Amino acid sequence: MTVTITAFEDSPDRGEGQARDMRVRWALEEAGRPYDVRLLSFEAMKQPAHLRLHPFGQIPTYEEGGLALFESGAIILHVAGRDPGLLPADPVARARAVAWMFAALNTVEPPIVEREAFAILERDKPWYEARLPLLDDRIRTRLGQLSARLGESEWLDGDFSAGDLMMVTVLRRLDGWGILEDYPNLAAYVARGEARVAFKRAFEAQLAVFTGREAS
Ligand code: GTB
Repeated sequence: MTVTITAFEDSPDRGEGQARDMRVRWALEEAGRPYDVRLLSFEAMKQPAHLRLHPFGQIPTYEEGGLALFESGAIILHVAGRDPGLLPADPVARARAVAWMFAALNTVEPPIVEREAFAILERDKPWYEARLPLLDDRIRTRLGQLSARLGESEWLDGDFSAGDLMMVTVLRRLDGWGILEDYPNLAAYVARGEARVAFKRAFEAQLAVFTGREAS
């Protein structure tokens, strides 16, 4: 059954792989599952055709036969549950890997997204300089805890899993902020994720959307 996902036609990150289709592409590559991509403009994302797939008018979505999914976490959980390579077979280890997926999405990503939005939307506000360090501290608290748990391990809990995939994509959002570098084991962890063949394939595919457009 053909898998089709949606992605930005014109990603604001200019191909850095920060939009959330990147994590879905990476999961599909890890699973060895070919996929098609439907590129959408910001306008098209808000049209009825796309809103039927995604109630919030966003990317990514996932279609496969009669199944249509939104939310990158739900999509990756579906891919990881069906294809080998992303979740352990043992139910206990599997549950722990899923917990790391939720930790990435619900505990580590929110303060990063909040800081990102703040820097874009409130830069000209009088409280900007005073509040920024508070938001940075919230991120550092989570990174310190995550760094302590990871220690010298290669991955968060045994073999590489969808939990690591999710966590690496979340930590990549810190690229260029000068924060992750203060946690060398986390920086090395992200680099290990980025060194995976499946990551590189996914990254090149999303970059090609940007470079292909530039060339035309
Ligand atoms: N919780 C949802 C999920 O995990 O799937 C969140 C989906 C989401 O935020 N989608 C964003 C979107 O469609 C793209 S990923 N936004 C358009 C809209 O809401 O109208 C967020 C994102 C966008 C761009 C960058 N960037 O350029 O660096 C990074 C992250």
